[in-house]
Amino acid sequence: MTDFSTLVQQKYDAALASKDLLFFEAETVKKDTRGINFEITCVPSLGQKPKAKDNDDSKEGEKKEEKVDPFLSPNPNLLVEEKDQHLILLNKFCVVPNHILVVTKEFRKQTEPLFPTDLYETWVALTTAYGKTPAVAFYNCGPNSGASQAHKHIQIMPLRHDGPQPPLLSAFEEIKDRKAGQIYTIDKIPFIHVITPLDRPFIDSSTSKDELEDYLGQMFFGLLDGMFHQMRQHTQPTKTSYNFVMTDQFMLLVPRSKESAILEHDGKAFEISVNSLGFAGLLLCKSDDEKKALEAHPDLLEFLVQLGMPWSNIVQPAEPAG
Ligand code: B4P
Repeated sequence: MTDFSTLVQQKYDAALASKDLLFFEAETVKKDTRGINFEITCVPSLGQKPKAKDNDDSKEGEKKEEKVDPFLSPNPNLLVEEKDQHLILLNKFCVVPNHILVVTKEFRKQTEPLFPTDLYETWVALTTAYGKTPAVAFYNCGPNSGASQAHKHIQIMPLRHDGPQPPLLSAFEEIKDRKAGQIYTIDKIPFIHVITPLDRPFIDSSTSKDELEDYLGQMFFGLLDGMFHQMRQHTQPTKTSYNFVMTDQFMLLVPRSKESAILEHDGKAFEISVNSLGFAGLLLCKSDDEKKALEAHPDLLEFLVQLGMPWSNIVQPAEPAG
């Protein structure tokens, strides 16, 4: 039987060759901010890709066309594997080869939290799709999270650069005596977040599917409670959007206030949209000028504060949280 990583690679190669999948050439530069080596990926050709949200050509007064859901009857050439309640698809617009999506077979809203079965399929794909190459799973939840598709989907991408991957891993590893299941905040990160180490020995010890689903679900909902606890202490009530990042080491949640932020540089203003990856240290931009603006920014963590939520001045982040 073909193993999953071979299957992903074979499907990717075939979809690229048949042009069912579009690969966008990128340039990546690094920028250190408070010991986190951010990666800024510049993809000028993405600037021409239509935004799903703006993909509405109807004129005012005309009946609006129903937006197509690309995950409901997906292109079979992008289908990697069919699971009980999920499909594993290739990302049609990829900047990193072999970027895959875990989508629900039935329509579910992207504003829902992740359920144990979503987390289980994500974990299995995350840990088997790329051999020993580190990878990241992420979920853009809610209107300010950077999501452009309304059908529930988690994304998984391999990470191939030098240094800790994702870059946020370096800050996570600075948490002293960290314990699996404990919820932490990282002092140097100036926006509300919660992070928890995963119990690898437990996961690796021939855990059954049910046990793993329960475990991942408990970790996720514990972290979500921790995030709401921090938001109650530091912010006014608001519609919830958040970013979720999972590696084979940790889960991270960051509540979002805005999808994009304005960056000024050299007399020009740029609107930069950020999804979950930004909070893992991976920023995407779509022009050379945007790249220069990000590179020139004195503190990328402060840039992210505009998109997340600052800690209030009254209560300082405590460690551990929640
Ligand atoms: P969303 O959660 O809705 O939004 P997104 O990842 O922010 O991507 P977006 O669609 O806004 O595109 P963007 O130009 O910002 O994810 C929807 C996913 O479905 C995307 O992965 C999209 O490509 C995919 N998709 C849409 N239609 C599809 C179809 N018909 N079949 C299969 N898949 C479909 O970003 C472009 C790409 O770059 C995205 O894949 C994004 O995830 C990725 N990216 C963002 N930041 C990155 C970074 N720092 N490094 C590398 N890649 C990055």
